Order: sequence, then structure tokens, then C-alpha cells
Amino acid sequence: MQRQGVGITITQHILTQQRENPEATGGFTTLLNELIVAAKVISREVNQAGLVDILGPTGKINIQDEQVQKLDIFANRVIIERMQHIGELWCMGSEEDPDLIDIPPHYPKGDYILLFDPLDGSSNIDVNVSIGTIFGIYKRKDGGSGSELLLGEALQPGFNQVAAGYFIYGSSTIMVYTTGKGTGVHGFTLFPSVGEFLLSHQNIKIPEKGKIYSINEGNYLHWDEKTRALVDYFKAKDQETGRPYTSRYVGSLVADFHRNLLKGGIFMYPADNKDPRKPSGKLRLMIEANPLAMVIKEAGGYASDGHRPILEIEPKDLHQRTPLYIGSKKDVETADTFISGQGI
Ligand code: FDP
Repeated sequence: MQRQGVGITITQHILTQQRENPEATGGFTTLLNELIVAAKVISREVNQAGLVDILGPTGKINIQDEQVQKLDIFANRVIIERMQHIGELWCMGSEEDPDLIDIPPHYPKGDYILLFDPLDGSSNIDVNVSIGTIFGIYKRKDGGSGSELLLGEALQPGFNQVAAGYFIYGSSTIMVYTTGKGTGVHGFTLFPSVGEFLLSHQNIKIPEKGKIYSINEGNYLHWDEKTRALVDYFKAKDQETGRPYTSRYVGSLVADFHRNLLKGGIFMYPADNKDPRKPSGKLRLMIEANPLAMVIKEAGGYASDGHRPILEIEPKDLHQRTPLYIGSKKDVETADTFISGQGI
């Protein structure tokens, strides 16, 4: 029953889902609850950006060859420190760390694997544009019984995720998550005065076809002809198919994704020849693409690398990159037609 004047809290929602699953032990609920606490701490710090000395780069370069911002480091540390003690995790993997992060020996271990991007869209930190935390949760592969931390146990295709979602630190702080299998995608908004995430977006469904295309068009000259033809298609005039689409690109994946999830449309980060070390584009399969692909699938949309569903890609590396086309089902199918076929 909904409590008068408060609404459904995220904890209430997770507990209800747990009760509906007879096999649930409560461990997963503990895991999500602790992640939510970490996000509240990050949200508080993001809201203070500019007031305290947490803006700006540290001068360090992370393993993705990007400037590490101070808030990135803070968010990474908060998540690791909050999650390592709960006794539910086998290990973690972060965008900021080259290798899997083991659980310190003085804490108990569990069977879940948490992969996360602590602060996505970090180039937007200094300019008050929305940023976010992305997470995907897996279970240790069947048969993984030894205590040694093996990368092979964590490298699983996205369809093995048991939950995925993101927090967006924007005009308000919102958490969107799904546990898949038809349970739906739900959004919760942080009520600062209550200190709780309250259900604000129940069972989100993305329109089958949208009107927005999101891509960094400054890379146009670095794309192959198929990619250029695809983007030209969305910009071309055609009344019957509702073109031209509107262009919207924030440059924070989580913000661009969230807008398109609610309004419909397609986000694209294709392969390009900008940097020979990153021929598959910029985004990471395990830490960015897979969690959002699980969310979009559950919301009725689709995610692909232009040739196959993102969720079916067998990962070879924790930090491997992938082209990403994600959003309304029909728009992503159009992208596939251009990228892997002859176009329309
Ligand atoms: P950022 O480098 O600011 O952290 O994956 C990182 C990401 O942002 C995404 O959030 C965003 O969609 C993309 O990179 C932006 O890349 P471009 O600047 O190349 O458009």
C-alpha cells in the first residue's frame, strides 16, 4: 500500500520485486540499496561542484587515455568503498580501473559482479551539464567456485545481466533500472528533503519510432560512407517517414540516452577513423553499452553495433569498445540496414 504523502520508495519497490521472486535471498536487494547510498553521496557532491574544490582535472590520464577529473575519482572511490563490504560481490569492474577490482580479504565475498562507469560524461562536469553513473550487474558464471579472480568469469555477454541501470545527476537526480524478464523499466527521482528516491516514472516504454537523432556530427569526416548515408537519411526531408529528425546531442551518454528513452529517437556513436587505437568508436561495451542495451530492450527498444544486438556480443576485454546504435526499435533497425546492408 502506498504511504500517504510519501509515494513508493525505491527500497519498497525493490523489496516488492524480491517478494515476487521465490528464489530471491535478499542479497541482490542489499546490493542495490548500497549502490543507491553511493549514488546519493555522489549526487550531493555533484550538487556542490563549484562550491568546493572538486572541479577540474587531476592531471592524470585514465586507462581510456582521457583526462581524469577529480569528481570521477571521488565517485569511483565512493562506489568501491561502499560496495566492497556488503558480502554480495565477487568483484567489480570500473571504467577508471584497468583490471577487475577484487574484494579485500577481510570482507566476505558473494556471487555478483558489478560493472560501472562512476561518472559518465565527465567532460561536462565543469560546465553544469548532466552527468551520470551507469551500472550492470552479473552473476558469477556457473561453475566458478575457486577463489582466484578470473577475468573470464566476469566477461559475459550483456544478456547475462541480472540488472542494469543508471543514475543521472541533472536538474534532479534520477535512478532508472530494470531487472529484465518483463519486470519493466522504472524511474525514481531523488527527493532531497526526504532523502529518498521516489517512483516517478513507472514502466517506461520508448516509442517504437522517434523524431530525434543524437550523434557527434563533428566526426562526419571520420565516418565511413555507410555511416554518413545513415545520418544524411535522418536529416533528409520526407513527410511520410517524419523526416527530417531533430538533432539533440548533450555529449553525456546517460543524458542523451535518458532523453531519447522518454521521447523516442536514436543515439549513435559509430566506428570512426579519428583515433587508430579506437577503431570501434569511443564507447565501452561492458561498462556503457551493455547496461543501457538491457534497459532499452526492457523498454521495448533496441541496441545494436550496426550488425548484431549489443547484448549478444561475446566480450574479449573488460574495456573493449563498440559502435553503438540505441533507442527506438524502428530507428535502430534503420541504422542496421545502412551499416550492415545497402541502406534504404
Ligand atoms: P565523456 O568523454 O565526457 O566522459 O563515454 C564517455 C562520453 O563522455 C559519453 O558520455 C559521451 O556520450 C561521449 O563520451 C561523448 O563523446 P564525444 O565528445 O566524442 O562526442
